[in-house]
Amino acid sequence: MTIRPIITAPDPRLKAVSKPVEIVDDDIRKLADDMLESMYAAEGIGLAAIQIGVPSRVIVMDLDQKDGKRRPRVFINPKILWASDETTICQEGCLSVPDIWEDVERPSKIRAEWLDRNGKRVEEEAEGLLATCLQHEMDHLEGILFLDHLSRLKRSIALRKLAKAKRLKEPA
Ligand code: GNR
Ligand code: NI
Repeated sequence: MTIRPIITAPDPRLKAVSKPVEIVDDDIRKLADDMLESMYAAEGIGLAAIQIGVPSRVIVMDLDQKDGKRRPRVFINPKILWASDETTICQEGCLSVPDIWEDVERPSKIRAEWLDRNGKRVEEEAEGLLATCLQHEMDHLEGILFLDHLSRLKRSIALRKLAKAKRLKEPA
């Protein structure tokens, strides 16, 4: 498994719409494993393939690593089948938007389907952090960042902060 660097905004690749996976084969499983390794290394709870520069509809997640045990999950070609009218506000962050946290409002519950790492179709209802994270990751597949859910003012402040942090890290 290989840790791959995570792309950060405003890299234009993050705006790409990712392509459906045709066959769940060893190449896709290798991609998912690399994504998990990269996600754990960056201390995130989710990652979309585009965040390591691969425009394929693959998401990995591990929401409860608290006790040191890893419970990795892989979601391939996910689709939302239903979303509740009720919404929840959750403070979100993103490995591609480092050190910025803002409230985002999304449907509280969703019903979704996807393929697992063996290509088997799974359908599940999600709420809480799983619902939030799945929607955040599925946004990545459409080229959308959580910043795009904020007001223009909040978004431009966040992008400025990000640009400044990048300048300090890598002085030109
Ligand atoms: O690590 C992450 N934490 C997080 C917290 C609240 C809502 C969404 C997330 S996802 C994020 C990792 C990431 O950038 N995934 O795309
Ligand atoms: Ni993200």
